[in-house]
Amino acid sequence: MSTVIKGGTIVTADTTFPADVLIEGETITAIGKNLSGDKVIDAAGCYVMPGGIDPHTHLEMPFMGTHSADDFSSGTKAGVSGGTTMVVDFVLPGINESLIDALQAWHQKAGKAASDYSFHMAITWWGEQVWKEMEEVVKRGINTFKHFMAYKGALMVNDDELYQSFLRCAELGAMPLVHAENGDVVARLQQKYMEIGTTGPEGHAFSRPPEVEGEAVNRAVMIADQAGVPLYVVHVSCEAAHEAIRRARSLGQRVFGEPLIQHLTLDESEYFNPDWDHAARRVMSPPFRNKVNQDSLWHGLAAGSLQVVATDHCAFTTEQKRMGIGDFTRIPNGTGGLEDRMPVLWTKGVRTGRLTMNEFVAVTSSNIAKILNIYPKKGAIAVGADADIVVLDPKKSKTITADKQQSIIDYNVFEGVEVTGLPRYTLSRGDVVFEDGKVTAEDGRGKFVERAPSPPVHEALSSWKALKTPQPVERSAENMPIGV
Ligand code: DUC
Ligand code: ZN
Ligand code: ZN
Ligand code: ZN
Repeated sequence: MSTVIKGGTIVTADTTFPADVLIEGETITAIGKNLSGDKVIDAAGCYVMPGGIDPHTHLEMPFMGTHSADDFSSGTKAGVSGGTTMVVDFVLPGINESLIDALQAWHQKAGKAASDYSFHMAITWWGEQVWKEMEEVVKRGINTFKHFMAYKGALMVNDDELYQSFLRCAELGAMPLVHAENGDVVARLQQKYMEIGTTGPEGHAFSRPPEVEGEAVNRAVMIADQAGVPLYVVHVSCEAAHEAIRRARSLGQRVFGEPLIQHLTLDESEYFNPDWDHAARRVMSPPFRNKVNQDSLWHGLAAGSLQVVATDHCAFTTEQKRMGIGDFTRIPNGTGGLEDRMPVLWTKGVRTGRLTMNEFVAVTSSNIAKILNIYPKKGAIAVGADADIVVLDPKKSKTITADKQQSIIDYNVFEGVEVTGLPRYTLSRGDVVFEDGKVTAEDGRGKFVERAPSPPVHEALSSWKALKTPQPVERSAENMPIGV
């Protein structure tokens, strides 16, 4: 059976042109004028773009004494409703748990996925077993390892562990990811705000200021340089973090930064809403920031110093959030966004002129496909690519509301936001999975996408490179550097 998407305008990360797309089986087999196929999808007046890839989700994840509410079924259905055809979720081994056991558990959960998915592996503890198993993880199609520099006493790794794991990533051709916040400082600030009686959600924002994020990004960047490995910084929320990334890139380091749609469009005033539920529903780490920091993120996307827009989709119900009444440190951290990322970014980015359509495709799909080494199978409208496609109708509008969302939680942080530019159709490997406002995908049709390691491309740049091949230095007056 073949399908042709007819009469639309193709928008890729590079170019925009009118053409039809022919799909045979799961793959794009032709792009051109006047194509025909067994089934016709009408794309008149629409943009035909690569399906979105959300590289940062937490589906059914045990966390902070509970577990995130959306699973791989509701999560991927939320995704396809908003034009996202692939998610990358985080495998989170318990302390001392085998990475391979944890990976198997995640494969089990992901069995329900309605669209394709992949995993990052989190390094939550360190030891010889972890060092060994990292190689097996790479063999099983995972080329990224996530490190939490925060969540002290739970997920956090220290600098020694970070450095050792980064070195191991370099050896394996894998890339480290960091959640960059200084967890020691956060823990002290949390204690301080609780002691002075700031126990509400605003205490969450006060205890995680931009400085703790900026410091951690700087540290991670420097450690990555010393280990000779590229680095991907998740949920970049502020100028201090963005500045550290810009500086590293200007020095030739391969460092990538990922803002979230929430940080781009929602700000810290949400935490001062007198309604406790309203504020707590928006508690995530890092917290929402002020407008100056928001602007920095938008500028980074336009300038290319930030490459990817994700969600960190980690949804909790109001009842779960209420675990933190009287103690903000117990409010489960996380917000949703899988269904809303692309429509909100189109509305607030493309329609306002902050991003071009091609930049929109780059930051929602193509850039991350390249970074994760799955391009052009994913992230492209090209012959031979998987037919993961969104047919976006730029005239279609809605008001975001929890009542109509796929996510199973009872609210939406974008409640009441008007969006224009919505999928008319979403296709996943050639199947129509969303049409006429309805999800048509079945649970379990999603496939695991293996990602091969990359050759270790990023040699250490700093003076530490010298340590790789230590040379004995003869100390004499002549060979001392000038000025010493
Ligand atoms: N931040 C969140 O808000 N939730 C999940 C994990 C994280 O880092
Ligand atoms: Zn559970
Ligand atoms: Zn994080
Ligand atoms: Zn996360």
